[in-house]
Amino acid sequence: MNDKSIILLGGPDSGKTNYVGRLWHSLDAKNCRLIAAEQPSEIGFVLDTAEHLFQGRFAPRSEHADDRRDFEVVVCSPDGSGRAAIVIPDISGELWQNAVASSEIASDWMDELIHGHGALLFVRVGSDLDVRPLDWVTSRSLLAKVGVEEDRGKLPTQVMLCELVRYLELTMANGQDGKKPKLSVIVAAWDRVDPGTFEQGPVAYLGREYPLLAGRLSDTKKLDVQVFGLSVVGGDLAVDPEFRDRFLEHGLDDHGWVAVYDTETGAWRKDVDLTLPIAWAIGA
Ligand SMILES: Nc1nc2c(ncn2[C@@H]2O[C@H](COP(=O)(O)OP(=O)(O)OP(=O)(O)O)[C@@H](O)[C@H]2O)c(=O)[nH]1
Ligand SMILES: [Mg+2]
Repeated sequence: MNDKSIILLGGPDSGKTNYVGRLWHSLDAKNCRLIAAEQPSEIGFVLDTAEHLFQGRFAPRSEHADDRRDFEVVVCSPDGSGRAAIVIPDISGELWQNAVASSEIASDWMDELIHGHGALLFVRVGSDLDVRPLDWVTSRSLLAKVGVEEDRGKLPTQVMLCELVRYLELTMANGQDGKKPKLSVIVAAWDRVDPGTFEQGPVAYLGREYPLLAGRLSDTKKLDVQVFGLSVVGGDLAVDPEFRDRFLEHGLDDHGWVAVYDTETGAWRKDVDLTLPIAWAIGA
């Protein structure tokens, strides 16, 4: 059996943990591109996250900055082929942020990156923790002029994400087939955008909101990149009580989707298969 390690990266509050919780439910339902081949042994945190969603609220952010939780599961295609054990470490966004700010990555994640077969990079629509100074180059030199040390903790989100992409380029090796490592870029909370923005798609959104990152992703020659929009339950449980009521009535099963680009129609569409970003990253 193949062992595949998928790494989740992204800043704080970017939707990683809620995705992992929702993902398990999809793998377990066994009607997606990837299905769970065995019952995983230790999935306490994943079940906790799913439980929050079942009760109609998003799971809270990973509180402890030193939290690292691995979700290990054996997956395969619905016909039983392509069996692979995947390990998905959910590392708190604060840790990624600190790693970039101090240019130091803990050795155990470094191993994870080096042995990674693919990665998921998260950004989220409407996060309060998104750091985006109007003009960070000017403000940085202004700060220097008045003798205030730059606050590295307030690194703009897209600068941090570009650094994470660089880490991936440096560490992830090509597959045995010589193919480039795969990166799924996930724009989480994609249910929050208006229909026009949905139609233009998450690639255009990144180009507008995170131009540095978008440029970096289109320039990379070392990674095979695919962008997805994601909605773990298909709406916003926190701000839309009507949606929440409907959700509670019908349950998790029919809720949640990824936005994928349909090459046939040339349009972005919702696909209820929440395993697609993982399937893409492991090359299934
Ligand atoms: N509308 C909407 N909001 C979402 C979705 N997924 C996550 N969120 C929101 O994003 C917040 C953060 O999600 P988490 O999954 O905790 O993010 P994280 O990346 O694990 O954050 P850290 O643990 O801090 O690294 C949630 O509390 C929700 O408010 C989604 O699909 N739709
Ligand atoms: Mg988390």
